[in-house]
Order: sequence, then structure tokens, then C-alpha cells
Amino acid sequence: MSIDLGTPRVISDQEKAVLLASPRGYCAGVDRAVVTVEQALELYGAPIYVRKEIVHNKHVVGDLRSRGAIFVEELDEVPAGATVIFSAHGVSPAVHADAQVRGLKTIDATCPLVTKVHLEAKRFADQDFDILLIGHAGHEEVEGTMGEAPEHIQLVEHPSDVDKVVVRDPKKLVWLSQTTLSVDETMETVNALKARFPELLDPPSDDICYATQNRQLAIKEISAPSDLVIVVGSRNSSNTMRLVDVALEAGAGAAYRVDDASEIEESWLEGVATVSVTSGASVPEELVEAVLGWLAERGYPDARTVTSAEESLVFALPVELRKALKEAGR
Ligand code: 2E4
Ligand code: SF4
Repeated sequence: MSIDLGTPRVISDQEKAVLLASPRGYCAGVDRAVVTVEQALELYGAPIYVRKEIVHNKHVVGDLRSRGAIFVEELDEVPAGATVIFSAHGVSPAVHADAQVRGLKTIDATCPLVTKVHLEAKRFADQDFDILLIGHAGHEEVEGTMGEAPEHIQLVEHPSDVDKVVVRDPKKLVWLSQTTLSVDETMETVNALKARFPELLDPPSDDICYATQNRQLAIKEISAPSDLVIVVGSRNSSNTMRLVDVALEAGAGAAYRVDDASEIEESWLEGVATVSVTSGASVPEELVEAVLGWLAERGYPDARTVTSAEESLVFALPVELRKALKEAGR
């Protein structure tokens, strides 16, 4: 008897299903950051400068660029006297100081939950703790947080980094983290750290934010029965990439990240009955809708939303912008 493993089973339309993770997409910090750029454009007119991508999404950045935002890598690209917005990922105190020296007006769109981690880092550094920051090297959020107390903070990326950690006093040691990590992977690193440093202190509250946790929980719940998980979001979006990791870890047959529907490959659907869809915290909902439309054109039914948490958090706009809007009578 021979079994042909090379031919995928033909899936009838009756067998096809689409599950839509909830929550997904925009979090409170992203909404605030994007609205900040939009309102600044309205109030001051174009151009408005933004240091780094306001959020890590190609479509959001492209849209704001077309409306007059100029995205720069560093402040030396911003003309003196201009207004510059700092991205949702946060900046180090050195960047604030540099803006002042250059005579720039600043609007700080750092997510308040990133600022919370900065304040924790500052407080523990003031108490002369060694701080182990779990996060990804080179990510803007990590650069900003480390800049709060570079002499007190060391970066730990993986459990394999734990052996390299050097501390002054294991009794004065705390771990903090980037806001967008995989919860499960981070706990692996923390467990490895605690095996070496049993007195390691936990952060005063979760640094991995509510939105990151909720999006991971939502996709985790529907990954096991999914033959395919499609995660909408950009490659440089840490929280988006973690959703792919979580889906695979939770038993999805396959999981791919796409910036939009045009990046989905027909071949991914071979033998696929159940497709689950989610999106990162920096992803506009219309991109998800377009993915669902693409699936519908290929015989997949309307999505069934599976909700694992409710969200209602909203952040006030940055204080500098609120003041300026009030002065302008808006
Ligand atoms: C600020 C902090 O950090 P990540 O790469 O996931 O950023 P992204 O812009 O994709 O998501 C919003 C955000 C911003 C998340 N945490
Ligand atoms: Fe803030 Fe969390 Fe959204 Fe990042 S993912 S912007 S920390 S709410």
C-alpha cells in the first residue's frame, strides 16, 4: 500500500471556518500616539516632524507621511524651532536633552505604560539596584529604557544570556522588561535568572502591558484548532512577531505575518479548514477586514469572533498637545 503524502486534502466549503481573535489591533497607547500626530498636523499644519516611526506599522507611517508628517531617525534632521513628536516607544533622557539644546518644541507620545517602566528603572537605579532588563537589543523601547540609567541596567535577551550576567550584590537585584515580549518566553528567562539569583526582585507590577498580554491570550485560545494563523502587522513590530511565536507554540498548524492581504500566499491555504486571524497593537482594523475579504473570496465564511478579554482603557493626549489645543480654543 502506498500513501501519497504530497497531495493536500481538498477542503470543501462546508468544512471551512474563520476565527477572529479579540482583542486584536490598536491598543490605547497606539491610538493616543497616532491621534497625537493627526492633531498636531491639524493644529500646526504640515510638516510635523516625528522621531522614528510613531508606531511600528508600515501603513500607519505611510498614511501619516502622505498627510505631511516627516519621519526622521535622529534630531539633527529636524530644523531648529520646529515641532518634533517622540514615538510611542519612548526616548532616553539624552534625547530630551538634545531636543532642548537644539531649540525644538517637543510632544512626547511615549505610551504611559512605557513611561511606567522608565520610572521603575529610575527608582531602582536611585536605590543603587542592579537592573536586569529583559528585552530585544536594538529595539527603540529598550534603548529608551536603558538610557534612564545605563550604568545600572544590563540587557538579558534569552535564557542563554543568564550565565553572562554580572551583578554587584545579588540582594539588590531586580528584573524589568520590554512591554511587548512573549509572556511565556519571558517567564523562562526569569526562571533561569531566579535559579542563579534566588533573591531577584520582581517588577512592582507587570511590565508586559495589558494589550500585549490580552492579544497573546486571545490568539493562544484559538491556535490549537487552527490549521493556519494569519497575523497582520509589520516585521519590525515586536508585539506582532510575538503573536506568531505564541500561535505556533500553542499548536497552530502554521502561522504567518503579513503587512496586508496582498502578502498572503495562495499556497498557505492548501488543506486548510480553519484559519484564525489576529493583528498586532499597531495595526489599523481595515487591514484585518481586507484579510477577511481575501479569505471570503476563496470560499471561507464570515469570521466568528472569539473574545477572551474586554478592553476599555483610553489615555489622555500628551500634556503639551492638550495645552496647545486649549490655547487654540479647540
Ligand atoms: C510602544 C510600545 O514595541 P513594538 O515593536 O511592538 O511596537 P509597535 O509600534 O508595533 O506597537 C505599539 C507599541 C508602541 C508597543 N509598545
Ligand atoms: Fe502601550 Fe502596551 Fe500599546 Fe505598547 S502595546 S503602546 S505599552 S498599551
